Amino acid sequence: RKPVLALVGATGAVGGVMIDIMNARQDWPWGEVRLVASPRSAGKKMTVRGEELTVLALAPEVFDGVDIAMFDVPDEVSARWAPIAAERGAVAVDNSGAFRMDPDVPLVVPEVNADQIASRPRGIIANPNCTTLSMMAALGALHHEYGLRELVVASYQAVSGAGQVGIDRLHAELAAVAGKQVGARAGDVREALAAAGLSQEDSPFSGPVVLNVVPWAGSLKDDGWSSEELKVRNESRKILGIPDLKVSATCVRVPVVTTHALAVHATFERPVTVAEAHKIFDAQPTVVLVDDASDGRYPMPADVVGEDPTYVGRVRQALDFPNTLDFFVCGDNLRKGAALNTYEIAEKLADELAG
Ligand code: 11C
Repeated sequence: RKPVLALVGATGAVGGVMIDIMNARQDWPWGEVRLVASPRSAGKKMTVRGEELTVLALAPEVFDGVDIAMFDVPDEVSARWAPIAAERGAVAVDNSGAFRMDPDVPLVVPEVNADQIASRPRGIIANPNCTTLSMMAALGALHHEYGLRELVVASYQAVSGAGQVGIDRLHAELAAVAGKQVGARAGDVREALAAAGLSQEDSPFSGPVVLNVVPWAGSLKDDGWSSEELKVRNESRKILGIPDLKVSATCVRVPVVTTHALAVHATFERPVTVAEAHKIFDAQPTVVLVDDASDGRYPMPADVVGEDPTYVGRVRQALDFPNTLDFFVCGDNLRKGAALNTYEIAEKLADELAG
């Protein structure tokens, strides 16, 4: 029998991208797809590969007979329901932060550590945070050849990382400043937003996200670090299998709808030239190299949104740091950063079931 796939969180921002990905896939290993969401969204009709499906309300029985259950829901929903799916016999592939650092849960980026899918004592496999994921295909390929030792990154994160509410907020703020001469003096942007009835308290961001950058994502952790910055550190170590990797991250929200970008400063055990790095990126099928500054060619979210690969450019040998490369990566945070990577793990599991 062909495997049964469930998508929990089908009606959310990532769930919608997941359905686009499923509709476009060439190979289709599934015998049945079940769409699942909160009781509020249950009953909604959605089309998957030409078939109209009714969204089911999240309940233990929806997992009966399911082989693989993908979860694109908030941490607390996954924390409760992924183990229920596993108890009922499904492998849960979870895109939340609930299980990523559990030693009994592999954290997988297929082109970097697909071998870890096989050992999953809790019946759960975790999908990394979109910020970590946006650089992993590129970093994993370099690490494999040159041995990564230190990583310093600054992120430029799109508002859709905060979900539909983040997208809606940027659009509302754009409407509030459109056509106005805003931004010549401190307070301008905040005044324009207030005049349009947009209060800061109602925003998912901690400052104006239009005509501004906000050096914050996630929640406050010890010593001033954000949860997002610690995820980049902890998840990079786990995915790459380097428990003592030195990592320092600064995560920043920018007025981009979708596609996270990162400036990466990576130090390796061995010297690596730009030409060698280009060769490695060229050889990695899920990386696209766009690197010709003399012609203004480098990766930018405006050109990468909706694309599956990680785009890499601005590759330079650091002038003052031995064995170190600086480069810039862009990855669609809803595709490879979330839905696509989860789906790729599900496809690997379908291959495993097919023997
Ligand atoms: C953001 N990266 O851009 C976050 C969203 O741990 O899966 C994803 C949070 C997570 O806000």
